[in-house]
Amino acid sequence: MNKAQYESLIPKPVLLEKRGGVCSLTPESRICVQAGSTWALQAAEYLAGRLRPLTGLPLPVEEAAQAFEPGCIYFTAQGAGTELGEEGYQLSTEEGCLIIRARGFAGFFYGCQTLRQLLPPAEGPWEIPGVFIEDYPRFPWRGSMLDVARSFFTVDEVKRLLDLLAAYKLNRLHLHLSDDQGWRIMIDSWPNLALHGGSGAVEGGRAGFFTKAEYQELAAYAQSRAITLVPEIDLPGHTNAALASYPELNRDGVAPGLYRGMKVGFSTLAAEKEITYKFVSDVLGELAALTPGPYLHVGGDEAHSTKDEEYRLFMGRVQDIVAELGKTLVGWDEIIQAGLRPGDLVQIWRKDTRPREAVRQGAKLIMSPCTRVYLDMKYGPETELGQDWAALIEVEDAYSWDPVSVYPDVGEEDVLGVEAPLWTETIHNLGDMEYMLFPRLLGVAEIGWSPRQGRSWEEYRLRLAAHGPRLRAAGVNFYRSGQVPWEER
Ligand code: TNX
Repeated sequence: MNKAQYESLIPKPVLLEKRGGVCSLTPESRICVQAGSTWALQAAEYLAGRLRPLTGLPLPVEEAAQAFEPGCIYFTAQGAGTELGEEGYQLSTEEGCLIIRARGFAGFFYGCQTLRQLLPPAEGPWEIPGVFIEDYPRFPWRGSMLDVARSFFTVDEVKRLLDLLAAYKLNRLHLHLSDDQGWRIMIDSWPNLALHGGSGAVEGGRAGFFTKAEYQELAAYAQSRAITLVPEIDLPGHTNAALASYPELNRDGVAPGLYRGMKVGFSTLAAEKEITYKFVSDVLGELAALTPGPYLHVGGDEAHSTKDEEYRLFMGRVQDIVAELGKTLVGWDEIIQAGLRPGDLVQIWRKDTRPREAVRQGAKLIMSPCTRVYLDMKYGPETELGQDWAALIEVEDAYSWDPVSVYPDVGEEDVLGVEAPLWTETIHNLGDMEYMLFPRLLGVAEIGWSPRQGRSWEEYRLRLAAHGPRLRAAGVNFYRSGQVPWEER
């Protein structure tokens, strides 16, 4: 038997109580916003944009009248307590109307996402059962990563991904903008990076790059979905596309050819050359000016061709540059060896790594254990796409772990959150991207948002089953895992 919508919410809310009554959307229903709240208005317009095509109802957005009217949806900051934080919300049905209370845009926006899940996926009746929900996230960083460097994805495809992330209350999209195979962002002071480096891709992958205007368009679209973009320029390894674009960056002054293979660890910037730091500071400077978010991800992974001493010297200079730009540095866990500064963020991915060491130096952790959330890993031995060097990751494996206990000696307060990367050596189009992300990403979203208590794989898989029809209605190409008793409608 199918579960009621309110029993199938993902991520699972902090508190949900079933109440009597129902809110029915009708041709008279309006979306009413507390006067003067621009955050509420922005969220209300978003909701209307989603519900009109779904329901065929006019659903005008208006400033709220005094009294609540049945069948209407209200957005208000009144009664939203500090315990909700910026991202939390309350959603309740009261006398036939539905009220979303929050303190900021993200809270209103997440109230909308829960409301969407309380409605049927594709066909009416457009009724919301009597409920009281109070909800806020466990972790502030809940993300995914898309590697646009191995294979490029277009602005429209990234927007589509942003919409899907937002539906599950994910709030970070990390864009891996450079690697050996390609450079994907225009840098005016070093234009050949994009013009030449952007023309490469992994074998079978797509070439291309974002103009600055396109990146800004994506950043604004992300913001309208309560998502912060995290741009990454991978340094000092994974830099063949840059080295191929500018001979002067190479030790011997000779530019290598573009690289289409999958092997890693052969390329490095020259830590002893001063022009290297001019390059890094120009690139990060332009990127910092471009991105509204506070983060700059500088990679730091698998620099197997950089000597330890050079790596430390290089990363120290990069830390200075990022600090001068006023941004927060993020790096893969190899940067622990370089020495961290308080406030740095370390993305933990390797099996044998030392998160405690990072915490001791004042850093916070983003958990991306490769055995759980590297979503380029195959589901099982028969999965055609993806790799298997870290693990095979079925839907249960991606869900049944905890960010705080996955590595030893880490405490709740050390962990900023979770992020699920999608590397694209074998993923070259939107359909394949969706297939690897969904449905595993829903589990990651829940791990990042919901309290650990009160949920388990056994009950999660039943909730997930109810999202089959939702993903289908959204046209998502998802993996029909045999571990999940998918609902048909
Ligand atoms: C390791 S994870 C990498 C990537 C590859 C990925 C493939 C990390 C920081 N480095 O360069 O794309 O494996 O699964």
